[in-house]
Amino acid sequence: AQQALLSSPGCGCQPLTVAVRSISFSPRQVTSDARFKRLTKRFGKNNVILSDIRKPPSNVYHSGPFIYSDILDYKNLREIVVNNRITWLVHYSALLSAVGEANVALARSVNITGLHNILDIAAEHGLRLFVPSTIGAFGPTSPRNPTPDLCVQRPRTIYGVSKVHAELMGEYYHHRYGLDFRCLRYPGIISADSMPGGGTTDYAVQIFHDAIKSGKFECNLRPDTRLPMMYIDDCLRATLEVMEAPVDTLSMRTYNINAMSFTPEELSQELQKQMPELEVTYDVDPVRQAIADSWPMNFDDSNARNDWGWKHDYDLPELVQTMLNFFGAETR
Ligand code: AKB
Repeated sequence: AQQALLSSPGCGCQPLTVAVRSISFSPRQVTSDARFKRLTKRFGKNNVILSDIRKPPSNVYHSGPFIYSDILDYKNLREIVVNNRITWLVHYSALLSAVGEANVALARSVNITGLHNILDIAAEHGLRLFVPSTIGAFGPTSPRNPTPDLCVQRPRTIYGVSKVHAELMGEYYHHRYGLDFRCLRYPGIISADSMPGGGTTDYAVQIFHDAIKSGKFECNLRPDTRLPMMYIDDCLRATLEVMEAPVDTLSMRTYNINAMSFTPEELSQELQKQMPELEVTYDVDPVRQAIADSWPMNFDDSNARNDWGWKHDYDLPELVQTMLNFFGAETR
């Protein structure tokens, strides 16, 4: 049977990492009941192991195993993999773009040293490894509209640099040691059951929380900042689909995936169709704006669609409706 592991950097700014006696997921995307359900339904409750260096937040429900795991402690990782007969590792631990700029040393350590440990463990134990990359792996000299899989990648954040490094190292280990490395470049991920975690696309999550709580939202990006985005269910389904894709369908090991692209203004307008009283104002954060201005506006994911059949379910109207339903918001 497959056994997966999920683990977290434990720094309070990003999700856990989970290991299924085959899989490990990022804390933020996997800490909810719904997240675990997708995995546990597929692999069995006791075969998905969530891990962190901290206790799970109180909103995290996972009736399967939760264990201490530190991605910076190689011996600890090895013990977990051996003792639990892990076969897949889904490695989500990372500091995101904005928080990474505020703490470069920690980002370097978690995002780069942590990745090295994960790669070595996966290669040593023949694990199938998933590591998410991001639209943040592109930079101001990349084509932005659209951004293809293969083009110049010169990001200007430690987060982006660490993710280009992860893509290249994973592919290198694949060619050099036969590691079954698979990687998707995620757009901004939007989910209702986890709080924003230090990213540049966080406004698209925060707007829902603030709209429900106060009917007001102050956006830290310009109204016309266009970025690729995806609802969490599409993201998790894409991740499982690429992990399970037959090897001969994969013409590459790192794929762009996308669902939609919108600006803060377009998201606000869609939300205002349901909540006409919502007030949106703008107070631009220059650090986040500079990051967003260097990222893709539209993401070309045609290789994922052609190779292993990627297809998103949620566009902007469905995303907004689903988020509001989740919060039980009173809408028009
Ligand atoms: C961020 O904004 O840093 C992340 C990402 C797009 O990778 N959400």
